[in-house]
Amino acid sequence: MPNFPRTIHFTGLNTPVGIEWSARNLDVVGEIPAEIDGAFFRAVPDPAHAPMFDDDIVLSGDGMVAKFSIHGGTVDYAIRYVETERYRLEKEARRALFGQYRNPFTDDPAVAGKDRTVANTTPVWHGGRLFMTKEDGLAYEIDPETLETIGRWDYYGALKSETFTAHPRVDPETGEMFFFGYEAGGLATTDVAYCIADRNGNLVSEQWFRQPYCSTIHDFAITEHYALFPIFPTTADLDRLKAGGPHWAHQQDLESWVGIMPRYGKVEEMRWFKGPKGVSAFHLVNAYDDGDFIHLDLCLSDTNAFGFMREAGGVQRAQQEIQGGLTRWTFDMSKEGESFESRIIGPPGDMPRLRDADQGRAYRAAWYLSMNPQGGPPLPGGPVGVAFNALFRVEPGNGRLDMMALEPEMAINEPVHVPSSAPDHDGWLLAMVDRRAGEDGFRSELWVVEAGDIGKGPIARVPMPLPMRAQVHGAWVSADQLARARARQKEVAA
Ligand code: V55
Ligand code: FE
Repeated sequence: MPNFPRTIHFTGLNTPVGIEWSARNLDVVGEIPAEIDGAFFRAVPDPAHAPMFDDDIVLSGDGMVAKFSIHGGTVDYAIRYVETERYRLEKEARRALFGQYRNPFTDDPAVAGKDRTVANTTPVWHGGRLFMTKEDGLAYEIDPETLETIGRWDYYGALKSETFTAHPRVDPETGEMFFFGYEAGGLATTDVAYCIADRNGNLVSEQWFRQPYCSTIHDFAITEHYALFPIFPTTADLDRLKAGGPHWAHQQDLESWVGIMPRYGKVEEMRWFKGPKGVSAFHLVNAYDDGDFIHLDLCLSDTNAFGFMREAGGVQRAQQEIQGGLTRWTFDMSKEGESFESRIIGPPGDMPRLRDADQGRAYRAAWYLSMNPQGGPPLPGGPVGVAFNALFRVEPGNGRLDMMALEPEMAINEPVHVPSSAPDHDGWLLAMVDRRAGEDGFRSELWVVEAGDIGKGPIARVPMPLPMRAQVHGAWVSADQLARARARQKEVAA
């Protein structure tokens, strides 16, 4: 192993692992319900080489794509690097050639103009294809069986945007994927591309608009009738980048915005609503239509959750001093003006998950990660440096809140949701859970939890034989979806 800096970005649960491996028939403690039949894909940043700069961050780590295959109560696992252009160039050179996070002016001149993305944020399944995504570049297509990298995905050359979000939204009824790319026209531009791919994965619409300033649009939302773009005041600046500075700086005194347009409409129809100053959200739970109203539920905080983005903007605030909550923003589309209502509907937290069927619809329950007040100090790890140690299930309609609290020295990664065919069953959640094992080590397990009864803890656990690095997002793809994609591939090949 090369020498990584001894910062939080490369220690604790963020200690680089860098092992591509696979194993069949892992030990299962308890019983995995037979209805859980498919694949849990995970995106895991894991730098293959020591960084060029000691102040490098977790978000720069080379993307690895991992897969739990679950069938008949058995579990197989595999993990491989996403072979981005960047990964291949650095593998060949046996060292880092790309410099600071999203700053090409800090790269080795040998890689000028090469694709910088590490595809490390979200596995996305759409149109029978698997992609690994990161918001600073295009997606890479992955073979869902072998986890081999097929190549960069640009919709057969049709997509003009230089970037593709890590948070597209798939409509459960139409199967369309709604997505966007910001900095679509290049570094630090305000260009945003808003796009729709049909259920077969063909690009059917791409429109560009300008956001009020160049912000990090990490996530967006759709309803049955609208698309919503939240703009929070963490901004990029080309001159700062040219001077070798950080891509993002949080501006506590700048207002936020939400752009709302008909989801099948023209970008010229975008209405801009003005929000509070200095707030930030990386993840939106959901949005839905309610007569003239649109409700947008988001994991809101009063400043940016990433220390390096705050510090770049001169915001001095410790991680545990950040305030926030699960927040509902309600827009009255029958009224003129820029204002909207805001109220708290749940405790602070992030990494929200929803049933796929509830996307863009009124929903009964959502799940998200948080801190257990009785859990003791959190384990070091994850993108912000402190790992979550509690899981919430919230019913926004009636305020009901359930918790699965982890014991001290434990951490939980974002779960995926697996639906049940029984109408009154909430399905299951699958999540990686880590626990400290000795001073410098951790052991990880896959947990299977009843989504409707999280308080009772896991109904099955799968201890992992090797260390795992903290995951970002995941995706559940059913055995049915995988089989249909395989059948279509055979048709195309014949
Ligand atoms: C996030 C994650 C990223 C990134 C930007 O979770 C934002 C937020 C894993 O990479 O590049
Ligand atoms: Fe995200």
